Amino acid sequence: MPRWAIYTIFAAGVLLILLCCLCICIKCCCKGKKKKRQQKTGENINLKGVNGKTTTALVQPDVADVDYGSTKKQRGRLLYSLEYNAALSELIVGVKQADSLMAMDLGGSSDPYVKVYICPDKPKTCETKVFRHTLNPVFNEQFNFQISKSSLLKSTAVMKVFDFNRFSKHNIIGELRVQLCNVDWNHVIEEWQDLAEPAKFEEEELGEICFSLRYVPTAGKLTVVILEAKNLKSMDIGGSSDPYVKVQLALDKRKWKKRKTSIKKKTLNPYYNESFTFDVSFEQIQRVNLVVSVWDHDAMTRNDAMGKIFLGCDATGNQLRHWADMLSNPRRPVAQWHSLLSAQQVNSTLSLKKKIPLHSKLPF
Ligand SMILES: *[C@@H]1O[C@H](CO)[C@@H](O)[C@H](O)[C@H]1NC(C)=O
Ligand SMILES: *[C@@H]1O[C@H](CO)[C@@H](O)[C@H](O)[C@H]1NC(C)=O
Ligand SMILES: [Ca+2]
Ligand SMILES: [Ca+2]
Repeated sequence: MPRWAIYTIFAAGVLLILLCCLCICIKCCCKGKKKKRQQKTGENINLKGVNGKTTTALVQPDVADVDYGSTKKQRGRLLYSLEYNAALSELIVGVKQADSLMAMDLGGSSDPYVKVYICPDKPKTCETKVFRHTLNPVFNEQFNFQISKSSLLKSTAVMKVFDFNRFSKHNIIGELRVQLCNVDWNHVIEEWQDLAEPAKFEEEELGEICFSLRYVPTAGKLTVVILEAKNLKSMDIGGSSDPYVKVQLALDKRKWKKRKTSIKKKTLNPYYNESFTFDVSFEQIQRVNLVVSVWDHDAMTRNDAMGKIFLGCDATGNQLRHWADMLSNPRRPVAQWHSLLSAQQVNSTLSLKKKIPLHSKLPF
């Protein structure tokens, strides 16, 4: 082989390797830039203030238009609808979809769901389903509220978008507050609105509770392990409480079985790890509600309820989700955190009748 041919082949080889290196370098650089851009978004979100409550036209948003580099904070926006049926005194709030929601989880996504309620009377709080790993969920759910025309005009519809997390507190992404006196009730309202930073004032934080549920269908055993609670309200002078947890089962909305944890003295973040097992047949589990409530023990006066939550066949939202996870994972404990609600709120959704008469408790 002539010398020049060897040189040519060698030169071609070197050129090829160089080209490959160049390609890899370019790819790496691009990834780096993308990461930096995402980090920048995060900084903006943390530093910059509130987004205006501007109402925008009803158009499909172009995700590519979202300018992450700009200083504008992006919590995302929500398409909702409002309708009032005067004959039935019924307000219908539709939660249609959201887009460009702020990413709350590592990996740049969120697990959004929306809570809806009416202020200042807050008879009930409704929740949409959770959508996993998306910033553009399509909810298409609607919620009805009984409300008279006169109180309607003094009320505010609140829609809060949260990021669901199984093992930690759910983060709020943003919220909408629509003053209902400003709404033209002659038409069905349907509009996109930018999510605002959540208001700090009105929400009474009652704390959170973590418990695990396990159901063994063959044995007919339901096991509830009360793990811990945190950020509970202080009920006693001195800014503390003596919390214990009541675990109650209702069958066909009748009080059925009840157990209690021990009392943890002077703490707002009690750790229990106490397990309760109930006999619940497979036929009964479909008709059961589990009520978990936190109480402050007082030696001298009546014990006070600090917060409540219920799961089971009549539950909705995150509570139903936990219950369904338990049923679809038989024999496996499933743990989840829940935000506590007021006793009034739970009572208005789940009004329990008196205890089941004794004879129907006995198997024979
Ligand atoms: C919780 O209780 C179980 C059963 O009593 C025990 O095996 C487990 O180690 C406890 N966990 C902690 C963290 O204390
Ligand atoms: C909730 O209902 C229970 C009985 O189901 C009752 O004992 C309790 O007082 C009620 N609490 C409130 C705040 O209405
Ligand atoms: Ca999440
Ligand atoms: Ca006390």
